[in-house]
Amino acid sequence: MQNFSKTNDLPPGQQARQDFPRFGLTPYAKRYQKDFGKLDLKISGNCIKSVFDVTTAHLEELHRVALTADFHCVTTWTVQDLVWSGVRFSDFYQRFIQPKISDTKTVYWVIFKSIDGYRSRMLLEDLLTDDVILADQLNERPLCSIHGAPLRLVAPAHYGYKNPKYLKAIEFQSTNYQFKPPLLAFMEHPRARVALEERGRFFPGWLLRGIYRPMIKSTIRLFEVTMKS
Ligand SMILES: Nc1nc2c(c(=O)[nH]1)N[C@H]1C(S)=C(S)[C@@H](COP(=O)(O)O)O[C@H]1N2
Ligand SMILES: [Mo]
Repeated sequence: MQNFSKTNDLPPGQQARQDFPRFGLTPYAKRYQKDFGKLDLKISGNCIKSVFDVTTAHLEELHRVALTADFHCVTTWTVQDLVWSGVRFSDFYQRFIQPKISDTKTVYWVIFKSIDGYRSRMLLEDLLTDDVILADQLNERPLCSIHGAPLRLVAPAHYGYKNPKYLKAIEFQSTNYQFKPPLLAFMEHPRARVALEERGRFFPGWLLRGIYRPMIKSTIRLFEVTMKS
């Protein structure tokens, strides 16, 4: 077991909580399913020679790893010492993606698409570090639908919004890719590194803390209520 992204101090602006709530942007609250089904990950993008699918059988070929890490939501809550298990993104990339990359292209951006309609993007460079995994287990049990079954990206050095749940597709792109409408672009930092408090763009992290923190309680409630209905 490896300990990553762990120090005894919390990163700037974060506050620890004891539970691990279901969370996200409010439009996704209602899109909960008890069972998000089996893994069928569509691989595409302008760098991929031909589209293909990755299933659980593919991931089982890779070395399984576990990591203990803290999880930091951009709204300032942190849950400490979660134990994730799955496969390293870098192993997945090397084995299944690299052979399918077109000779004339360089991958910069990786776009994640989720079954609930959620999308996020990461720089490939940020995904190839040792602490980034595609997780199918949390705290030594199969990942539940609350936290992202069948498969979720875990990138603990980046805010929660770069840790997409319910993965259904991954795109490998050579060009910049922005899908937030201009008015909401401030909410998405291309890297969103927790240690640097890259909560968003245009505004400093300390300012966004104050805007986001009051929303935590009502968001958690909404995500709880919509799960039960
Ligand atoms: N598919 C999907 N992934 C998602 C979200 C979401 O709403 N849908 N919310 C993101 C945000 S903002 C956070 S903080 C974490 C919350 O993860 P949790 O619900 O497991 O606590 O998931 C991230 N990944
Ligand atoms: Mo979040």
